[in-house]
Amino acid sequence: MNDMNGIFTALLTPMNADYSINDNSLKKLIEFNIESGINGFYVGGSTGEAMLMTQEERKHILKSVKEAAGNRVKLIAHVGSTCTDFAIDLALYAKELGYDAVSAVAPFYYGHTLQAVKQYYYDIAAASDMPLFIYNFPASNGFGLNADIAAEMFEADERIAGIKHTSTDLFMLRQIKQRIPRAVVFNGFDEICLAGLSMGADGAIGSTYNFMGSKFVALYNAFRSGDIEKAQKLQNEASDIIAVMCRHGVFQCEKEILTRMGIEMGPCRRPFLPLSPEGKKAVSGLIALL
Ligand code: MN9
Repeated sequence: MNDMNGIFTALLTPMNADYSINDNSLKKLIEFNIESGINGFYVGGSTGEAMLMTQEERKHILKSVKEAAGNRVKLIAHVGSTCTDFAIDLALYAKELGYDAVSAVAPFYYGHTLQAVKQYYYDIAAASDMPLFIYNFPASNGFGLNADIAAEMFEADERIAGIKHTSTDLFMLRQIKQRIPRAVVFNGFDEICLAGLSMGADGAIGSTYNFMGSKFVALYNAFRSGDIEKAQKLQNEASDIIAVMCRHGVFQCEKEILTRMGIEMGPCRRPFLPLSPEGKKAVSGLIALL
């Protein structure tokens, strides 16, 4: 997992007006991102609206992305589900396609015991025999990962390779890095990317990299070369944009921005609401800042 680092785009899923997947735009989005210098894609996660898709659609996206991206960048397939068997089915498919790793959000909805959540991860790792990234997103499911639980899980299964840390608890990120040297940790909230890197993250996975990939690649390189002032400037520029997007719907704004940049992204699937007229106006202001 030594080469798993840098900026990974949590890939959006372009849709047609009838909410079907727009494969043509997906290819364009992949090219645009690779040209921006990103190191990899996180496919079929929250940003990709995977939780609003059928199993077949999730497989279709995994396949389309691999076909378009080839071996040019690293690919992590998000396979998380409420059902362990669905997750394993996706992980086996990602393996067959040649993905570099899989990742899974904790099984949400039922409020499972810690023992059950750990077993879900062990089952996915054992069945797929793929490097597995725990998608730590407590706001979505209440699964309270901490450094003790992480240490136990990394000890129990060597295929557990890393964590996508979508949490503002950066002390926990540091504790995980300190206690589990082999853990590859990606920062998950773009607005604190630099903070996550400074606390030891190996890279960052995020939705705003779909259209701000080059800015975050520059931020990452500035941080690694010790130019903290430049990295802070880039983070602040990005965070000002993200703050506006958070008020109007992050994914809806991202799709609107990319559409205006020339890649037709369509709407987000229901129950996401369409971007409001105020949101569209706000996006016009953001475009001027890009
Ligand atoms: O994949 C994204 N996480 C979620 C990462 O959407 C849950 C982030 O990129 C956020 O969209 C972004 C805005 O809060 O940081």
